Amino acid sequence: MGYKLKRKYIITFLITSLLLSCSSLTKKDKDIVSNEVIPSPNQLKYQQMEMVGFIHFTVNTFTDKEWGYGDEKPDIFNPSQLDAEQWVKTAKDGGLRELIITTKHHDGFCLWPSKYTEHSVKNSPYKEGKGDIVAELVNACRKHGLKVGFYLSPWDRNHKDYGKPAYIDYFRNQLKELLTNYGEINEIWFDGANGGDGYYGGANENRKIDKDTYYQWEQTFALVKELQPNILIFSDAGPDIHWIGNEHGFAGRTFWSTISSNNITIGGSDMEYLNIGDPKGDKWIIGQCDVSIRPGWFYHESQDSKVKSAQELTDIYYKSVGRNAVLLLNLPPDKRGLIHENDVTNLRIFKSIIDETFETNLAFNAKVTSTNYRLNSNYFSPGNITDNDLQSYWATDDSISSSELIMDLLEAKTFDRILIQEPIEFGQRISKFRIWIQKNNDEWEQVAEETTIGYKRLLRIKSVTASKIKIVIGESNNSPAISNFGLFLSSEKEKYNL
Ligand code: FUL
Repeated sequence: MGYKLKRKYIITFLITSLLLSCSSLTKKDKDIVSNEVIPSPNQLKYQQMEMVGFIHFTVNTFTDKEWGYGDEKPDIFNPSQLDAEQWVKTAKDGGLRELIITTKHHDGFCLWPSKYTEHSVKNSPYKEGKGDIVAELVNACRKHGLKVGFYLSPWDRNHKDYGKPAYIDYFRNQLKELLTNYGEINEIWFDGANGGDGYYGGANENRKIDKDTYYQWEQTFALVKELQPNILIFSDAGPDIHWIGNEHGFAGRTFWSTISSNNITIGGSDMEYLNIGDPKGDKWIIGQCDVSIRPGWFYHESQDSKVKSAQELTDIYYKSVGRNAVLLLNLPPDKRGLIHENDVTNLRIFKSIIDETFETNLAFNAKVTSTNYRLNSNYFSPGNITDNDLQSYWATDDSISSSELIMDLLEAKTFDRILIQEPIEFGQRISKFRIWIQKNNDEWEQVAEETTIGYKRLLRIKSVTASKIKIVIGESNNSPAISNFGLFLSSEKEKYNL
C-alpha cells in the first residue's frame, strides 16, 4: 500500500507542478505585454505572410491606359486565353500568399457581373457575357491555398451619380455583392484617388468631392466588418493596413507599425509620416509597400522590356519585408489574360535568390549570453533567439531599456545578411541597436547601426568572417525583447543581372 500511495502522490505532484508551471508561463507573457499598442491576431497573421500580390486588370489592359476615363465600351474587354490559375501559380511560386484583384478600377468597369450596373464583364464578349473574373480568381486562389483580396475603387469615372449621395449607395451595394458572394475575403483595398474629370454617365465633366465627408468611411468600414468579420481593411490611413507613402515598395529605414490616428486621414495623410510610423502612435496599423513589377500598374506591351529584374525585386524585398512591412507586388495580366513570360521569369529568379539566401541560418544554435534576462527565467533566456523558433524569445526585466547579447558561433562563419525579429505580439519596442563582430582577435568591430526592428529587420552588410557577434540595444520604448536572430550568406545570383 505504501508503494502505491507514494506513486500516486508523485504522479499528482508532477501533474500539479506541470499545470502550475504552464499557467505561470502564461502569466509571464501577460506580464510582458503591459498596456502597449499591439497587433490583433489577424494583423499578426497578415504580417507573417510577408508578401502578397496585386492583379491590375480591366479595360485599361486593352486601351493601353493607366487610368480609364470611364467611357470605354465593354466590348473592348476580351482576353483570349485568360487563365486565373496561371496568375495564382505564378504568384505562389514567387512567394506571394494572397492576391488582390482590381474588381473595379477608376474607370468603373466591373470584373464581376454586378447587378447594379451595365458597365461590366457581362456586356463584354468574354465568355459571351457569362464570365466572372472575380469568381475565377477566387476559385483559383482557393485551389492553390492563397488568400484573396479585393480592390474596389471609391472613385468611379463611369457612374452618373459619382459625387452625389446616390453613388455612396451604389458603392455600398457593390461592396455587399463582393463581400457576400465569394466566401471569406482576407483584405479589402481602398485607394486614395478622389475625383476629377470623367465620363460620369455622359456628363463629361470635372467632379470634386470632399474627401473628409463624402464617403462616410466609418459607416462603410462598419458594413465591411459586419459582412466579413475577419477581413483586414487597407486604405492610406488604415484602419488595419496602411499605405507606405510611395509606390516604389520602400518602407522607411526607421519604421514603426504604430501610428497616431489623429495624424492620418484617408486621401490626405503626410506621406513621410506614413513611411516612418510613430513610436508614440495609439494604433497598430501594418505598413504595406505597394509596387508594380513593371513601370505601370496595368499591362502595356511597350513595357515588356522594362520588367523589374530579379535583383531589383530583391532590393525591394529588403526595403519592405526587411524593414518591418509587407510587400504588395503587382503582376498585371496582358491582353491574353496571362502574366507575361518576362514577369514570370524575373519573379521566379527573385524567389530563388531569397530561398537560397535564407536557407541556412549560420547562427542557428549559437551559444548566447546577455547582460540581463527577465526574472533569470529560462523562459526568457537569450538562447531563445538562435533556436529558429519565432514563438520563443529573449526579454529583459522591466527596468531595463538597453542591453547586450553576445553570440558565440563556436567557429568562424562568413556572412553578409543579418536578420533580427521582435516578438511583436508584445508591441514594437527597440529604437536603437548596433551589431558588432569579433574576428579571430579580441577586437570588436561595428558592422551595423540601425533604429527599429519590428516583425522582421534584414540588414545587408559587406561580407565578413567572424566567430562572435554582439547585439547592443541602445534604446527601447519598453524592456527589449527579441524572438529570432540569423546570419546568412547571400545567393551569388543577387550580384549580377541574369
Ligand atoms: C492608386 C491608383 O490610382 C493606381 O492606378 C493604382 O491602382 C494604385 C495601386 O493605386 O491609387
